[in-house]
Amino acid sequence: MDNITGKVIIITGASGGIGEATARFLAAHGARVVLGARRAEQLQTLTEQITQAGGQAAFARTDVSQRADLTGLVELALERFGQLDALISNAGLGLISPFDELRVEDWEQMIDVNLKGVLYGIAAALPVFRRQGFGHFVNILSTAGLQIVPTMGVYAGTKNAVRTIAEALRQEAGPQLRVTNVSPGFVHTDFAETMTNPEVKAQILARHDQIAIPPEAIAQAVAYAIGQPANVDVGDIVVRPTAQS
Ligand code: NJP
Repeated sequence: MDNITGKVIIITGASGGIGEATARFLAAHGARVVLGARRAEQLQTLTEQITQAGGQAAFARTDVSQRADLTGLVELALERFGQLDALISNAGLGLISPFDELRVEDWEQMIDVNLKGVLYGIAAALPVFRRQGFGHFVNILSTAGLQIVPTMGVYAGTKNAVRTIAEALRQEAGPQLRVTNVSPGFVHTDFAETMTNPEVKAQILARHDQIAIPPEAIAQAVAYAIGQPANVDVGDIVVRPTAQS
């Protein structure tokens, strides 16, 4: 974990779930964390708790579907802490449903947040990483992209679009920048709460209650990748419940 101390790390979707757990874990290991999400009150509370525990944190209300918000979050990191070591693109939505329901607005929202949100983060951070000569993109993807199942087509599509983009980015990035994808399985968070199809939501919640693992398991995987020496680029990590088929 020595390679985490002092690093400046942006985490999107830090107001709950995996993002919050990752922020707490990295801050406890000496990272200076910059938190983004739409619910600013949660971010403020988390920032205060990290600071009271002796860590360093800053936050800004951020909607990742707005390019200017990602630009602002990167600017905040540079203003407050003078550099940017890693961008964790974690904000995401799983508005899953069968295609026949034609929940087109849900499809669009997932594309806006899960896909365009990541691209806007790349657009904001890449020039900074190039200027510095170092930087690390970490994307939170999904096992839904590895095992394709009904109702998750669009969700998995957004995650696998990022998987493809990340591989090209890795190849273009050259020897100084790192690109990591972390794919969680079922994790105990509020992820299912935003689902709009009541039957699918009930199914997912029942499965969650049976097998989900704590978000700290994902935080540790992210920390493992960030904590490697600069010449070690961890590509893909999959962390799922042992009981997940
Ligand atoms: O979910 P949840 P997770 N702009 O709902 C934020 C992936 N994953 O922690 O804006 C900015 O507790 C939202 O903040 P707020 C999943 O696809 C999970 O489980 O304040 N932020 C909140 O902080 C996602 O990529 C599971 O509402 C936005 C956060 O996103 C990542 O893990 C399984 C936003 C969501 O927290 C974290 O999800 C899997 C926006 N427009 C993949 N919209 C799982 N939990 O089982 C949302 O395979 N957020």
